[in-house]
Amino acid sequence: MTETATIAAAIASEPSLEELWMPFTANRAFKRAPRMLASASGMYYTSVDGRQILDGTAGLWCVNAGHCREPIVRAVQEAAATLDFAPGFQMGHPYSFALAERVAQMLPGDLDHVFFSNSGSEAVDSALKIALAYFQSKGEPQRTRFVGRLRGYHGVGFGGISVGGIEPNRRAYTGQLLPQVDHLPHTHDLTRNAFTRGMPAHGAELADDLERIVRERGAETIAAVIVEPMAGSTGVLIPPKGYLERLRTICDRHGILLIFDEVITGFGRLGTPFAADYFGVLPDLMTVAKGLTNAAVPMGAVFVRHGIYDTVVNQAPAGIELFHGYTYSGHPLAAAAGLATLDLYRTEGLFERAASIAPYWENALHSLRGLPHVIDIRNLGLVGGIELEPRAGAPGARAFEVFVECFNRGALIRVTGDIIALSPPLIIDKRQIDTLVETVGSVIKAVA
Ligand code: PXG
Ligand code: PLP
Repeated sequence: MTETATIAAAIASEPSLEELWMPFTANRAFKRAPRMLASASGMYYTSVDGRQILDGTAGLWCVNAGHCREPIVRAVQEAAATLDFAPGFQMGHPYSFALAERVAQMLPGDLDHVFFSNSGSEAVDSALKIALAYFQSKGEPQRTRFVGRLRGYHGVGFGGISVGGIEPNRRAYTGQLLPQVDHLPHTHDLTRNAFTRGMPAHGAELADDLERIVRERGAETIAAVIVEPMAGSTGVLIPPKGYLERLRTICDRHGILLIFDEVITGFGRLGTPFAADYFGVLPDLMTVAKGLTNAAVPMGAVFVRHGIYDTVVNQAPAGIELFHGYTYSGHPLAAAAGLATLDLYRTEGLFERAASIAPYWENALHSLRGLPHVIDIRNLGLVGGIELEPRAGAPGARAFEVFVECFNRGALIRVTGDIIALSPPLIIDKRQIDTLVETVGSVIKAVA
């Protein structure tokens, strides 16, 4: 029998590219000129043609401890050989309870309960449902509205695209989005904040738009506000100083839940466990995924404050308290990966490491100021955004060329529109930061 399940066999078989419908990809262009990765280790990918590619994006903002880390590999192998799957409905297994206990110990404030999903999108849908269930249990069933923010990304479930604020992700589906959603304005303002290091000075007042929505809709109809504390996907939009505090205050004033979507910012990206820690603002619910398992096995989660769990679960009649869950909620392989990942973050002090190297990162990024077409550079923790002037009549084309040429020269970056987003694994060293930034800089110069 031939071995079909190894990467070597998959490469050797030279698979047809036609059948796979790739996610968020220009399928036809990709299949004409594919960019294929074959393996990964630490800070590097290796392409199928054997080139080393420096990972400037931690995969998709998710491989925070670096690639193929031995303790995580071992934990997943052990789980796969010990308990491949166990039903999570009316049954349990120690891996998922252990991970929930471990992760709850890391959480700020009284966030102390954990609901598992398999992705950030599912975490967001779960959080929205938990918010509705909470108000049902609390005797305020009329609180059903949600508030999102323009340029927010909350995954691709119908809940997530409804509260999300990305037009192309919604356009084809507008007829069937959640009906009761308003959006706050985004906070991205280059006229006042361009080339800011860290948090921008201007824009806290944009949070006051929530008061307008409250006036229009009535506070008693609004269940929750959901925002990314730092918007990643739409191009590294860093919250203005005082903005998140103001959102928290307004939510408190009107009894509205505040959800932080920390799918990107969770697990050390800003040099603290969570963005809630970095900004010192406590949400009522938090959604995570990505760095929870170092992306070795898909997993997401919702973190819930004590009173919410208590209200939904302990005030329910006997029986199932929340009619929601996934076949793979708390999957043994994912939970094992999560346990090993959290161990690694702690033993290697990776969040502290990110914080300590962040000033070097900031200086390196801002050294690109003055290059052709660079209209903004921004940074927070181990995140960087470099915004390019769009080419006339061809938005996104310039940055996409930069992305392709960086890959050709051995560096993986992300682009969204004309914004370059950088988010390396937290194990990056100064020499690798220099290489990454030099590559990006030389390519920006080369791409007219
Ligand atoms: N919320 C936020 C804040 C995210 O960043 C999701 C939800 C959805 O997670 P899943 O696991 O369902 O994809 C995300 C995901 C990019 C990029 O290049 C960002 C994400 C996913 C893929 C690409 O910016 N964020
Ligand atoms: N569709 C069908 C037909 C199913 O039976 C199930 C789960 O049993 C689902 C969808 C949901 O799948 P999941 O629990 O993996 O989200």
